[in-house]
Amino acid sequence: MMDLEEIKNSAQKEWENIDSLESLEQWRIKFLSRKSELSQFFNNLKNTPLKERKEKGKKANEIRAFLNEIYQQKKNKLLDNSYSQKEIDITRPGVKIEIGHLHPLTLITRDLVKTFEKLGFEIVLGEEIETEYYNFDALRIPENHPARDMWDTFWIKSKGKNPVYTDEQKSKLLLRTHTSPMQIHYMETHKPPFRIIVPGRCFRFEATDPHHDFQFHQIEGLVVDNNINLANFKQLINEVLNEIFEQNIIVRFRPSYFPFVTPGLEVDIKLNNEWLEVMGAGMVHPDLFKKVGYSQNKYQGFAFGLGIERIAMVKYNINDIRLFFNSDLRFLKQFS
Ligand code: FA5
Repeated sequence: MMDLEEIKNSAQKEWENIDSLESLEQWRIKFLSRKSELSQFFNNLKNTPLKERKEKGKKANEIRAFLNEIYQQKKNKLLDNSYSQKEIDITRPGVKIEIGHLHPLTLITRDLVKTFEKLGFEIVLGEEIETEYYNFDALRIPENHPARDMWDTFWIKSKGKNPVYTDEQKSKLLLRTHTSPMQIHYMETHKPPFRIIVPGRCFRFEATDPHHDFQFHQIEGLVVDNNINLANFKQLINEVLNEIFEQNIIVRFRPSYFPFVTPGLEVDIKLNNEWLEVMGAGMVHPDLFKKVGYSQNKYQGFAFGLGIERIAMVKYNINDIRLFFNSDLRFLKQFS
């Protein structure tokens, strides 16, 4: 039997002359496989006296590592050569690069915003963090008012200095439960006539089901001038919905109550023989005009808050609102 040095020397000598992957494989079988002399050597180690065993084992391991190393070196070199010798077929179709696409909620929001823009509306954005005053009190929803039950709230704990809010406001920060606070913000800084929409995300601390999520999007609408009535609202909403759904939509107004409008109503649309609630609306309550300093009895206005997910669900035939937010690519890829 060859000793270790002999194995190493003859392996290295043969290695130098290898010039193909086939002969490299023969070499590997001869010097590194289970049938190789080196493996036999390892097998026989157990019969070697303990004193020698340690030293010989170490040496054999070093040689095996060395052979593996030169094997890999040669393999890389031969593979490199074989690739560079291959012709490149420039007529082969390329690999398709997958590019991203817009989320269904972005698509429907863009459609809605465009439709309102065409009708002369200005787009205004608000903050997702609001104070209790704008989200509730200024909208005639004081503490203990039963209407607050409709908007279970995520309150925010705010510590330390805050450049935006006073200490008093800071203790009452929340994630807005609807886009209606923007009615007050906007009227505080603008005089009528105007027509605005405010698209944005809202949050409610409530259990989820196929039609309710704890986060969702609304488009708030506010139109104020000195000759505005509910007929104007009906006309507008019919026009918008017909355009979005590309068909004549049947709309129903149901009396409802929101403290910041009077009268208040809920708008349902009929599709596939079913009524679906899509927004709350009404004529702006005169108290709001008073609060923002408008002259009394000079203006009227209507306001509405439309649920974007609900519209998207109808338009794209989606039966569970929670699909919008769970990042399931099987769902999202359908909108590319
Ligand atoms: C409001 O939020 C009022 N601010 C709407 C309003 C604005 C009334 C202006 C009058 C004047 P409501 O809670 O009904 O109302 O919500 C309005 C719409 O938001 C609903 O019709 C629905 O489409 C959507 N919505 C409400 N809660 C959820 C929820 N948890 N998940 C998904 N969509 C929701």
